[in-house]
Amino acid sequence: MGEADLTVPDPLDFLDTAGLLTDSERLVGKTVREYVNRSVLPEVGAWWEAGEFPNHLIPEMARMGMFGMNLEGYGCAGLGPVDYGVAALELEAGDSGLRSFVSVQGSLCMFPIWKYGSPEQKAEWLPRMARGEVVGCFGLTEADAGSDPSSMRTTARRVGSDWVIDGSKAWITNGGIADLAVIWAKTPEGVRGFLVPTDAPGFSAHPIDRKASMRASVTSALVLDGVRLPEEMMLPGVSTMRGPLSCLTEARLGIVFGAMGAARACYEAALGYASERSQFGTPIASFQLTQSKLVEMMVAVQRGILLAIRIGRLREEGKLTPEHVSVGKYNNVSDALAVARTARSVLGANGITLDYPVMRHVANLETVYTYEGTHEIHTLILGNALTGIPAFHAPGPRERSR
Ligand code: TGC
Ligand code: FAD
Repeated sequence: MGEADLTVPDPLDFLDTAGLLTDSERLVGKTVREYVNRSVLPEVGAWWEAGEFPNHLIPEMARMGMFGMNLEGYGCAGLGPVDYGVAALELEAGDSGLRSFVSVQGSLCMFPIWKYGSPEQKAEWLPRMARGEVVGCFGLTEADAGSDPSSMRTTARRVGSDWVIDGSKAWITNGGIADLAVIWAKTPEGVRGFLVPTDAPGFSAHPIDRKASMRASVTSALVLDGVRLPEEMMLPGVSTMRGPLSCLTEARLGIVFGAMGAARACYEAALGYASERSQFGTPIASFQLTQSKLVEMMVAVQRGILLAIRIGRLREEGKLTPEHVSVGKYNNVSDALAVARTARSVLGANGITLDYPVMRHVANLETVYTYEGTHEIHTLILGNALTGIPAFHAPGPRERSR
């Protein structure tokens, strides 16, 4: 038997994580990556600087089947969780704002309709959302209810055969460009989701400006002032916090992969820069301290991708729990942020400009660290899973005096 042909591993996929993917998953990754290289990377720095979301990309992303990609039926692609994850990874290698758009449209708006909607609601909204003709937003967070959404103050009450919604939502991705808002509200029968057309009287969206993160993404505050809706706009299939929280599990799965896309983009930029940039008469890649940073970044990216694939496979096997997803969100977003900051340091002064993608990713990842459950909330979800003791609430006076 001849010697195995062991070549030097690819610095951009050192452990051949692509070898863990199916042909379909590799094709999804390649297709989305080429799309991002062609249609996103040349201009994303300018969109980010201008604080604009590239609306013109919506039809092409729809044609590529990116909206509700892992849902079955209703014009959705019906692909697997790792297909969805790989697409999220490649999109986020472009910009977290793009992955956010796809997460919100598919996981946070189409998923609750698909899972908890009536047959009529599914037929009415899902095909149009898959085609990108209807853009969705997901209103859970409020100004005073972020990590603790069950303390929301938005209410819905029955008036005759209608529902009337009053309240407000804060930090809502796509709010200002959405046609349909999935709004979660307290009702006498529990927490319910409502499909609110954004042209309904009493609904308004207000831009949250002056963001230094997620600039190529629309973020809005929503006001619902006596918004009156017929019964058929309420999602009938859920009336507890499980409704919105289960949507978060879907979106967080995309983030577990997506964060590694942003991290990989930063690592690649640093690796390229380190070979080209010379100081003290030698490429900075020849310094041990730089090599240490490159190795640290490469290992973190590979580790994160392996973790993401494992979490996707658990979903395929029907074994995935929300706590598994928390492991991924906890590890991968934190590691992606560390990789991005390290890459920034390798690029020196150039690293703070928008001529390179790194500072944009650093700034975006600060949001990713916070939304979809902050790093601390995922720590507490996991702490609870390990100990059986929920530590979300500070101890009351009796516990403190013990
Ligand atoms: P709790 O009493 O623990 O649970 C209530 C019900 O929900 C179920 N459940 C879940 N189901 C699916 N997935 C999850 N992740 C779930 N977590 C809980 C649970 O089994 C129970 O079901 P049932 O049938 O018994 O009713 O709920 P709690 O209110 O005490 O919440 C606990 C806590 C703190 C973990 C939760 O509130 C939380 O995750 N907080 C973080 C809030 C958050 O992540 N907000 C994100 C807003 S959306 C966003 O950021 C979009 S960004 C745009 C983009 O994605 O790009
Ligand atoms: P807070 O909950 O006030 O937390 C502040 C700090 O306190 C954090 O460090 C947090 O970890 C910590 N903390 C809170 N509770 C505890 C605890 N029990 N123990 C220890 N530490 C704790 N929401 C939506 O509903 N839809 C969207 O589309 C959406 N898009 C977003 C887009 C952007 C750009 C951003 C920035 C946010 C978005 N969000 C969205 C809101 C996001 O989910 C919240 O910001 C997030 O849940 C945290 O809430 P908060 O900002 O109010 O922080």
